[in-house]
Amino acid sequence: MNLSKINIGIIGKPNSGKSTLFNTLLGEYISPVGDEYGLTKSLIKQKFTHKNFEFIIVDTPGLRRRSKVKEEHELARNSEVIKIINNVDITVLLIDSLEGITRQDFRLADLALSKHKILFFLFNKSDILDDKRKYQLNIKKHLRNNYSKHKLINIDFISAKNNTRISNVLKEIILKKELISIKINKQKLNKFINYLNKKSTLPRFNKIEIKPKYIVQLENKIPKFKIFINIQKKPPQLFQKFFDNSFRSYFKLDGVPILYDFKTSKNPYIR
Ligand SMILES: Nc1nc2c(ncn2[C@@H]2O[C@H](COP(=O)(O)OP(=O)(O)OP(=O)(O)O)[C@@H](O)[C@H]2O)c(=O)[nH]1
Ligand SMILES: [Mg+2]
Repeated sequence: MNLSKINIGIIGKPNSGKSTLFNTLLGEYISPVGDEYGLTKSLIKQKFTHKNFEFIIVDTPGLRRRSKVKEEHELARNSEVIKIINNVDITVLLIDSLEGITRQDFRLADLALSKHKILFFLFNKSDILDDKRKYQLNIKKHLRNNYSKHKLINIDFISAKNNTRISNVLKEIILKKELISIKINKQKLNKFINYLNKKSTLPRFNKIEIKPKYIVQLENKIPKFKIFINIQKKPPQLFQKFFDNSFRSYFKLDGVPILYDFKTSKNPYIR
């Protein structure tokens, strides 16, 4: 039988537990683990099968902050990790829960999202947190309030060392990978348009309420939609964000890439 393949790249800061997660996923000690920063020096690739899928996982050297990267080979390693993002379906950004999210994590996240990758923020080492529940609530709240792309990412709290929630993460990865090939029929898209237009709070542009009139799904590797709107110019970011949020909530599409192509109208007064 030909198994579907899922390519995963594990990235993140040194010591966040990437190699530990890699080994736990494989159920074998393959990539050396330790407290030394920058222990993993090159990419390590392995395969395993799970629930009729062939997973190909890549462990990467910890990415350091630019200012701390002095030696040339470290720079080369950083660009290698960036290349990894290009070649995988799923980017797993591993974060040391005790350290929290850093600016570099957000940079890596932005990079993965700009390449339209499915992205997981995995908060690792949850076994050493005093109050796990409170921590999780705080992180979720923080991202919701401060990270405008929070609907584009998936979040989980794991312990790579104790194998906690790893199978749940695999389940989510499969789910999101399958969601990428979603096809939404015209009827459902129209229903969404009606629902959205009934909302009294549509953003405005030059005093005109921006109204989507019609949506079609285009043939594409990742979900892509063409939306015909009633204004003459490209809709402002505010509208695009509003539309994306509404669309994701309505069709339960959080945590997967979606592309939109807004088509403007020649005559804004024709509705
Ligand atoms: N308590 C706890 N410690 C962990 C966990 N995962 C990893 N560690 C520890 O964190 C340290 C770093 O783990 P590694 O897996 O080597 O980290 P890494 O991200 O691969 O590090 P580099 O290769 O240097 O980038 C080791 O001492 C691990 O035992 C976890 O879930 N809980
Ligand atoms: Mg490592």
